[in-house]
Amino acid sequence: MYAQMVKSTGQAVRTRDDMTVEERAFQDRIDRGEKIEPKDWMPEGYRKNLIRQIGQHAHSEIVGQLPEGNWITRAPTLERKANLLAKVQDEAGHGLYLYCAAETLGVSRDELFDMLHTGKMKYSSIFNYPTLTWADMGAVGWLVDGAAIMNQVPLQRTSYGPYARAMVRICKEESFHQRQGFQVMLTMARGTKDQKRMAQDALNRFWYPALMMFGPSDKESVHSAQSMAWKIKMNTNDELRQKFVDETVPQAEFLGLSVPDEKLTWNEETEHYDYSEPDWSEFFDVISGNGPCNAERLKTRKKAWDDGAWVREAMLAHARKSRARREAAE
Ligand code: FAQ
Repeated sequence: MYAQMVKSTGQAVRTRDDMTVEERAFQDRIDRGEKIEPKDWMPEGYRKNLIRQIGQHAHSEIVGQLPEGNWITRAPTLERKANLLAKVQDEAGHGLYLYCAAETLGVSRDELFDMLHTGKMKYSSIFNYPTLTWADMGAVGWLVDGAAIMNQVPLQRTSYGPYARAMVRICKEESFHQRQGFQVMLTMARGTKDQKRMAQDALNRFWYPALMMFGPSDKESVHSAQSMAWKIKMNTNDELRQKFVDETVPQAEFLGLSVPDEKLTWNEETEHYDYSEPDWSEFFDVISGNGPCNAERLKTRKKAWDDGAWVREAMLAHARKSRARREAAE
């Protein structure tokens, strides 16, 4: 995600004593595991936080099409091209479900796009890295979709109904994406020496950016405490990052590739891998707009929006004419 002009500010979690009667009743519903629906009463902070998270998630899906879209015309076989095309198209669909979920909270799609284009809303840091070789299509599917699934499976149980329901289909599709990425990696890792080198290079470049997808460390996370109290988030950033490392390292071993972390070791006591943290100064740089591709990604999105203006106008004109015709017939 990326927001050059917005600085995150910490949120104090409201205790029961600080809550109004309505807020307490709302928190009780959350604690009982009830779903909150669009017409239900909700605290303004809950609504705003959801718009922030769902909006940023939607933007990530849409901007996330760009690094892979770059390779559709250069896929090595027709089958790979068809798979990649379907995957990139799925990401557009995910963006659309998520924009719909955000709209149920009273924000319009035009407003959300405007916030993306003016740098007031973020999108995932990962999409500000370039995709340099075909092996990157493997690494993106395997690691980026793999990290996305790790984060999104628990979100199927999030407290806001429209968001939770959107996640169900998204997770199914992301699993297919993850497998197609792993399959590309497997083919390359078992291919020629050059192909294996490309697969290793892609893993080297995407490992730490994938770890950054889970957000800053728990001590730096400004939203986690309140978001978890409201079940907007189900796990902390570090919990999910650890889970991702634990699941992904054996997959890298199966591929015969090495994770670029000299400190990576299995810890018998914790039964988790000990691993090196990403370079957090790089992460904060990227989410402040200074990653390798931030400017290019935003320029491409804005151009797509401007080039699509005539389509939006034509569709509105068509809707207006159809309504007028219907009303005249009634
Ligand atoms: N990039 O207080 P926290 C995908 C920001 S979908 C950029 O910990 P939070 C599918 C954060 O917004 C990938 N910014 O924040 C696909 C906040 O700034 P703000 C997207 C980040 O929200 C695959 C500040 O740092 N998934 O990949 C990042 O509690 C392949 C403080 O952080 C979702 O959006 C980051 N990585 O936790 C598509 C899932 N991390 O808003 C195409 C839903 C943090 O105050 C191809 N979102 N920040 O200005 C979430 O679960 C959460 O929002 C987190 C961040 C975990 C991402």
